[in-house]
Amino acid sequence: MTIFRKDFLWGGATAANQCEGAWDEDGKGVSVSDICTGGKYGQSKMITPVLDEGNFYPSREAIRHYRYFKEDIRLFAEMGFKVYRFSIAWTRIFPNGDEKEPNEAGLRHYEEVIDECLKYKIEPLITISHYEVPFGLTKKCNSWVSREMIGYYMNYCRTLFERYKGKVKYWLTFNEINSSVVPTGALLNQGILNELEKPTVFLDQPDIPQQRFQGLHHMFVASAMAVKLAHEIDPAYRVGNMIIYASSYPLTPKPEDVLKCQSYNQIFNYFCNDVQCKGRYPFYADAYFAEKGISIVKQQGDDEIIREGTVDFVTFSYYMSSCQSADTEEEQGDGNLTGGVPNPYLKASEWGWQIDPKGLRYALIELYDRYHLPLMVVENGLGAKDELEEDGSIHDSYRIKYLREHIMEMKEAVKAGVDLMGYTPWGCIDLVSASTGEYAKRYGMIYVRRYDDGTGDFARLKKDSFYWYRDVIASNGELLP
Ligand code: BGP
Repeated sequence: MTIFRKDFLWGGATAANQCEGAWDEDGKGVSVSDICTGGKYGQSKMITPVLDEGNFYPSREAIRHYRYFKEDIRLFAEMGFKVYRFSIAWTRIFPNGDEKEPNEAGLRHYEEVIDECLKYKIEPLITISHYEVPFGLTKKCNSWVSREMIGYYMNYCRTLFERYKGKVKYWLTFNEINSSVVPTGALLNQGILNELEKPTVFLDQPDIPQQRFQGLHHMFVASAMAVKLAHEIDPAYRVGNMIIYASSYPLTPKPEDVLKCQSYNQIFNYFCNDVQCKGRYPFYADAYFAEKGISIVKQQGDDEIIREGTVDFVTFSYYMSSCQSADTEEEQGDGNLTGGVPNPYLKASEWGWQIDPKGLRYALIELYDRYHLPLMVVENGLGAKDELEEDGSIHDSYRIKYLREHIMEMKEAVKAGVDLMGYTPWGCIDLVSASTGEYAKRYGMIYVRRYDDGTGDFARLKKDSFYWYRDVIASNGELLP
């Protein structure tokens, strides 16, 4: 008997825009991630709506997973993966986003990826939209701001659900959908861009909350319709949502801080989940919308669609936690799209993300308590600089420590009664960072010889964490050396 269930889904996660490369091959169109340049910690990437040949665009080549997927999946199989979470690039299937007919080359590519997984008995877990809305749709209708998007997204979903029926079981409708409750999610998650003529700074976009929340409403309707459609096409399909969960604590026991933390949690950690799991907007949304001057335009029938399209399971990314303070003078820290006040009891990664394994246990128990749906941690990991030794080894003991401590807390959550389906650490193979657009922030158990100056031969090398994770999986999480 092990603590994790017998069929626990151990694996890893990637996203097409951060690993595939081949940005313009086999009929692929341009996505919003293709117009983002490289950046680094402390220096935001740029959005260049008109591609500028002189700039470096890391997702154009990324780690060439499009070409090397067989080799990569073989390495995943060697670690013992039971599941591989990857995303489909919408622009490989519908290059501009609004075509009626899909691009066969794109569909065939993912068929090969899926077949390669199945060859090793690895369950594909597919994110339908992960930070790469077709840029054609941004230009056409400012993407999710417009209701038209529901139709384009549904055409895309239907194509995937019909094509991969019988081969795939698990789908996620949108990656980190709640990233759009903060300004950074507007372009990344929703494809919203208000300046189409000249380059702008990624982290310095004019923020229009009305657009983000109206866009979210369209995404909620689309997600619910996708859940329903998936079940109609194949009753065996299981469709989940996916959010960033950032455990949040009051900075002090001052009641003002506790209340601040409560409202932060409502909007950041629960708003999207509440809609997608409970099938209705939560009571606190109205007050928030009134305070921010947001007015959601709904069509007749939307509430019913949302009610009928609740998800089968809940997935989330977990990297860090932070504190909330009612004192607006408190300095804000860095983090996964959202900062918060640094916790004086925790240490941060080189990128300023506060490491908090116990916060993962807290997240799992909170989420299970609130929704009573099976949970899956579909992203977690440490972005760090790795040292490649002359003999080709990479001694990433810091990453092993991070993963070990988080898995130990998952165990505690399971012991506490949480129904946990699986764990797919982020960037099981090094890839391009979503927030900073750099290669130097590595998450993988597999090192990729590719660097921010555009050099490197894309060779894959096993880090110490590769062997460690292989042993963890083999023991179903019992052995955590
Ligand atoms: C999540 C995204 C991923 C991924 C990860 C790590 O927000 O879903 O796409 O990149 O965070 O973040 P980063 O790459 O910014 O370090």
